[in-house]
Order: sequence, then structure tokens, then C-alpha cells
Amino acid sequence: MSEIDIDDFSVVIPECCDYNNFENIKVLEADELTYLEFFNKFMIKNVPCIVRNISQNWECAQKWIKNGCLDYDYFKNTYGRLEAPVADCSNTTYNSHSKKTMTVNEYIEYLNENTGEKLLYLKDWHLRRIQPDDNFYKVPLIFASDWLNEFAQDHQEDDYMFVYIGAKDTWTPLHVDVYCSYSWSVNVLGKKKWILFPPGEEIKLHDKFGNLPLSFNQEMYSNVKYFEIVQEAGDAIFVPSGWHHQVVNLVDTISINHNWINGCNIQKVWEALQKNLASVELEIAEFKTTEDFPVDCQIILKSLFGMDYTMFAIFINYIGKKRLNQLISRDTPGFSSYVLGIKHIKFDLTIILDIIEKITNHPIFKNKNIISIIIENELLTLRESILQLNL
Ligand SMILES: O=C(O)CCC(=O)C(=O)O
Ligand SMILES: [Fe+2]
Repeated sequence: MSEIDIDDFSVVIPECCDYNNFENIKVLEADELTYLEFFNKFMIKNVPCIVRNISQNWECAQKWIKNGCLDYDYFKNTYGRLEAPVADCSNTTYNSHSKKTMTVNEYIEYLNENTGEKLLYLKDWHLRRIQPDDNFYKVPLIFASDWLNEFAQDHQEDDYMFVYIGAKDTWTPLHVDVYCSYSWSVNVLGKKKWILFPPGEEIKLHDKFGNLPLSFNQEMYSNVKYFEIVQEAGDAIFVPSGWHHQVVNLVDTISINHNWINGCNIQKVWEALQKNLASVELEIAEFKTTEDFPVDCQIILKSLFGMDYTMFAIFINYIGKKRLNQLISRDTPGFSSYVLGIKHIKFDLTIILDIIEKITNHPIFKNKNIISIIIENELLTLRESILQLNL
């Protein structure tokens, strides 16, 4: 089992990052990039990079591909009966692509016979969750500190690990990732073009109602800072928190991607939660004086952002308690069977302590209709235990 560690657990995560000096997306080689370098230069700084040749030892890189193309027969025989969500990239409803469910057999047949008339994109497919014993890829070490999927797997809940299969010219509209998480994506086959916007630049793309365009057309905007990069087969791209992006498959492409959260971006998730609550409160401001207003806002927040304050508090409490245990019994695996080094565990706990301070000082924490006494007590106990460590 590999260990991931850092050299300084008291490393400070900058509250806001300045992207003015960020000029180009670095391209690195997987076998020359250490966890520490990725941690310090990319995760902490919240800037993207491309990592070449990261999927060489993946089973799917051999089994799914034949003569440089998707092995249709292998795919149909192995996964054909399974169902997967498919987006129709030429059909837009409510500012997103319309979605349906297809069997993998049906989708592969479409791909095989594709005349270019339809643009169908199989995406957000939870193949790993559907077939947990199929080790078709291994999470790269640099992406192994992943609280989000660790929590999801430990609770047998919906995870954030997906397979994408896109025909040439299928695309993903401009968006920012769920919960303001990081994402990584590795091309098993094919090529994607990414357009990425440093946080804040997306404001220049808003229309008068504050909505983003589905697709960014550079001719329509001046003065917008963005980066365009092509991701080849075997490359990973790291998409930092809050970077809006849109993606097009330049040829038939298969990729694996994860959304993830850890000690380097949890602060940004917390900020995004507050920003989203503020816009919900504004949206229904006319009911501000009603007794149920705060609770109603949490319900809307959960449906729009995917998470409310209670969920956030439970998540932090779970990871914090698990790290305390890992400090004592070192062999408790983290996510994807990687083991965290002592300094990494202490780093996680330092960050969690900071977040607990923020949650417990927040006015919502005093509202017992939102954060229950049980959760409140758990967080305060966790806080005490971390403080006793004198980190
Ligand atoms: O590959 C795509 O089409 C979209 C992937 C994406 O948005 C992501 O990895 O965050
Ligand atoms: Fe994304």
C-alpha cells in the first residue's frame, strides 16, 4: 500500500488566489511528478496542469482498446447489458443538454455506425460503483487525498467517479464543478479540447440575468482571460476549484473522471456554500420575515447546490473523526487503499479545526432547526479532541 505525505503539516492555504500572474498551463510527466510537488504547486495554488502518461498501467488502457480504437466487441460483451446516462448534445432543454438512458449495447452500436447526424455523449456513468470488483483503473497517487469519494464509499452513497464516452464533436457546456470541487480527468482513448477560465472571469460572460452561455464563443467577448489546451490519450488534466470550463471531444474519446475535495480546497467549498445560500436568500427575499425562511433556504440550497449546511457539517465531522483514528491506528486505509502519512493526517486535522471554527461561529449554527444538537455536540467534541493534540 503506498503512503502519501507532505513535508509541512502547518502549510497555509491562501484564502484567495491571484491568477493575474498565471500565464500558461504546465505540462508534466507522470513519473517525474511527486505528490509533494503536485500538492504545493497545483492543489494549494489552485492552478490547472496536464500530466502526461498517467494511465500506462491501467487495465482499461489495454482491454478496452484494439488497434488504437475502442474494442466494440469487448465492450459489448463485458458491459453491453448495463445502462448509462446519455446526453444529446444537439438538443438543449433548460440551458443543458437533454438526457436519456441507453444500454451500453445501444450506445456502442450508435458509435460504431455513427454518421455524424446525432451527437450522443455517454457521461456521468458510475461504472466503478456498478461493478466494484472490476479494477479497470487505479486512482493516480497525486489524486489520492479525496475526502468526497472516501465519504461516499464509506457510506455506500452516490460517488463522484465517472466514465465518459463521447463521439467526435460531442461536448460539455460551460460549467463549474459540483460543490466547487476539483476534478481530474484522464483520457483512456482520444483527445479533448478544454477551455478553462480562472475564477472570477466567468462574471464577464454573464448575461443581464446573470446566466452563463452554454458555450463560450471568443469572438463575442474581449478582455476575458482563458486557457485552451488539448488533452491527449494517456493525459490527466487537473481542473482546480471554481475554474469554469467547457470541453469538446475532438475525436471519439473515452475518459475517466473524478470530482474531489480535500484539505486544499475545502475552504473554497465552504465559501461556495455561503455564496450559494446568499443568492438563495436574495431569490426568495420576499419571504424573509416568515418563520420558516432559514429552513426553506436550506432546502432550496440542497436542491440547487447539492449540499446544505447540515450535510457539510456531517461530512467534516466524519472525515475529522476518521483522521483522529488514523493517527492512532495507522493502517486504516484512506481512499482507494492509499495510506496517509502522519504529516498529511495532521494537515487534514489542522484544516478541519479551522473549518469547525468557521461553521460553529456561523449564525446558522445557532439555529437548532437547521443544525441539530447532536451534530453540534459532535463537532464541538471533535474540536476539543483536535485542540488537545496541540498540533
Ligand atoms: O469531459 C467532459 O466532457 C467534461 C468533464 C468535466 O467537466 C470535468 O472533468 O470536470
Ligand atoms: Fe467539469
